[in-house]
Amino acid sequence: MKKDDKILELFKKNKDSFLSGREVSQSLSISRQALWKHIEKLRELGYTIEAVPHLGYKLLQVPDKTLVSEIKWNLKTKIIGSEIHYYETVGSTNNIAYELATEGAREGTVVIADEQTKGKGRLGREWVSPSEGGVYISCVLRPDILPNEVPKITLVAAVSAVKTIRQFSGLKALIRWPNDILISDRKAGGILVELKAEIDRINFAILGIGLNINTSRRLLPKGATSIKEESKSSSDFSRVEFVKVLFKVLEKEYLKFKEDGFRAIRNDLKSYSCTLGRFVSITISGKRKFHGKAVDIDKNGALVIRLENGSHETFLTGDVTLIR
Ligand code: BT5
Repeated sequence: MKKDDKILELFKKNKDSFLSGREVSQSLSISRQALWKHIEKLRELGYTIEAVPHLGYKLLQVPDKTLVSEIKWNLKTKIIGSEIHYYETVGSTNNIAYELATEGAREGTVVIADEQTKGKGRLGREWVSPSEGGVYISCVLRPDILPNEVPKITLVAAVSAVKTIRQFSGLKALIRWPNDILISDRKAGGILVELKAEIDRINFAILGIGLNINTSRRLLPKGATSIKEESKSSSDFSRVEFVKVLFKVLEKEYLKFKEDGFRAIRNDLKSYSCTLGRFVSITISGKRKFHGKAVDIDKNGALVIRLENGSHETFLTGDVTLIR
């Protein structure tokens, strides 16, 4: 553990009391001067640390940045977040995770940023990623599945995101198949899975999740929202706490999927779907458009639509618009 993390750990274990400089420096085997430098560095990162002569130091506030040390504190996962790379700002976390995976990063390695300047949606679209309001995460996965099964990863992540939002805020988040996370019919999050594969084998998948936590609507595209906006809360939610819950839920759902297959996820997916039972239009690759009633999500995760002529079509991916 790094010295800064050890200092934070000591402070957090003694939340309500002052720790003398002597105590802290002795337990870390560093000089009082070196300790002071570490305290200054932590302050620069945004930690509020009170220093009172003759009493010592006390941690008053942790920054709401998704810093590695904050996420790792009491994180109870084995795979997801086993290695975390944090950036204040990046182009796209998916791109960085892709590079890391190419260099051999292990499953569960996460890239997380407080801001993205070139956040990516599907089909070359943009993911608006303003600083310190949202959560932008990419996770390296190495599932033993065929390339044509990769859309299921999106669905596993969508179920995980919805469960996390519900657990964290009580809001009734829903999934607009396949990758949109909606709250009160407005988009609060999205999922983008990118892939390196051979014809019959996956090298790795990069699971990108973007969720608006405290982001103000005026910074988001039309029709988008955030957890804070929907909960009408005046204070911010802790993104660090959100990420910890997300990692835990994602790990559980992903392991379920790996061990028991997609059928273990399908029931939750259907019950959280706001697509099923609705009249929808679905656009494929921005070109072909179909209209009809969404009647099922099949055992492959494909959306089944009863078209206006009465026939059924299944779609493994697409952009869905809910009509009525
Ligand atoms: C998505 O694409 O919804 C996938 C979003 C994935 C973002 C994550 S963040 C971490 C990782 N790194 C990345 O670079 N990306 C991933 P799609 O279904 O194509 O939706 C894109 C559309 O959503 C845009 O065209 C906008 O209409 C809308 N949109 C853009 N930013 C939004 C936001 N912050 N909140 C809600 N809607 C947004």
